[in-house]
Parts: sequence; structure tokens; C-alpha cells
Amino acid sequence: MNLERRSRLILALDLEEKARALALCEQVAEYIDGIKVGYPLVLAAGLEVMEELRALGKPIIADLKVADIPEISSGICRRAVENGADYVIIHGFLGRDVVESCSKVARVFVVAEMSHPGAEEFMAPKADEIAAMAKAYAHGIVAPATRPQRIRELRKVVGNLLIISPGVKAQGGVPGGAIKAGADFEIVGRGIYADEDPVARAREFSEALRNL
Ligand code: BMP
Repeated sequence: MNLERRSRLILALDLEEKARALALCEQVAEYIDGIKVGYPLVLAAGLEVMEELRALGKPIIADLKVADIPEISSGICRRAVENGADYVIIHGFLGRDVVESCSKVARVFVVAEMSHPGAEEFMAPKADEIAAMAKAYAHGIVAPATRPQRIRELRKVVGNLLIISPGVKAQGGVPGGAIKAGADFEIVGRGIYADEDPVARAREFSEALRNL
């Protein structure tokens, strides 16, 4: 399944209870373009949960932030794909050989710069270089909605690669801010699943982003 720009909203499904995660996805499926599954759910429910989620007809992004030597990293990506991942998120700071080996077995998103404050210590100074390297192998990059100016700069580096952007709402990023700065999709987790009315929030996010 391919990520296609409709609502431009990706749900970060960081719930640790499989039944709740599946139920939430079903409820909000019409408002999202993709589902990002990471360690919270995979460690609780197993990689196989991705196959179950795929039944909803949305592409699955396995956020495993893979960061190991090429042989191990590509093995992790292969397992994710075998279990239903349409895309896998890997780290870029490990270097070209890791990104290249993963790109041979999976469609990868490469983390260029993360959204939390600590990313400014070590990641941000190298993010443009990571993104430039990733361009040859990746389907897209991950860039911070908490720093829209960095999305603008990274967009210039990666050209027409996809940019997916977390950090909206719970981390302070303004809904729509990343897309206005050049991202293709905004990733929202707690802003939806931790709300009293996740369906209403998902609808609001998707309506706001779709109309930008
Ligand atoms: P939330 O909207 O609840 O802050 O969730 C953000 C999601 O995006 C989490 O799954 C987190 O692991 C992921 N993420 C992030 O927050 N910042 C990054 O730089 C990269 C991420 O993958």
C-alpha cells in the first residue's frame, strides 16, 4: 500500500493495548492516510499486529528507528516488511551503508532530525548532511514539526522526497505548521489517542490539514 496525500494525517498508534489500538484505528480510519506503529504497540502485541491493521486499508509505517550495523538493520527491516509494514523508519546517523542496506529490502523513511529539545544537541548540526545522504536511498525523511524552519531548510535539501513530521500538539507543534513549512504529512499521536474524543480530534486534524 502506498501513502497518498489526502487528509495528510498519520496516526501515531502508541497504545500498548492491542484491542484498544485496533478499535481506535477502525474508528478514525476515514480521517487518516496512514498508521505509524512503533515500539509501544509492537512490544506489547508483536510485529504481527501490523498485518491485522492492514485490513483497514491504510499503509503501515513501522517506526522501529532502526540503528544497527547494516547486516542487522536490513534484517530488522526485512522482518518488518514480512509482517506487513509498507514503510520502515530507520535512523540516518549510522551512515550510508546502513541506509543503503535497509533500502534494498524496504521502503525507508530516514530520521533526519528529531522533534524533542535534545535533538538540537547532536542531531540537528548533522541533519542536513544526513538528509542529503538519505536522498539517494529513501522514500522520505522524518523532520520536526516543533521546528518548522528546519522543515523549510530540509525541504530544500531533499527536493521531492516525502517529509513526514511528528511533534504536533503534545510536543508543541502547531497543527498545520509542518505542512505549511513544506511537509507532506503530519504525525499525531497523543493529540488524538489521549483525547477524550479521539474521533472528533482526528476529524478536526484531517479537516484542518486537508484544506491547507
Ligand atoms: P505524539 O504526537 O504523541 O507526541 O507522538 C509522536 C510520535 O512520533 C511518537 O510515536 C514518536 O515516537 C514519534 N517521533 C517523534 O515524536 N519525534 C521524532 O522526531 C520522530 C518520531 O518518530
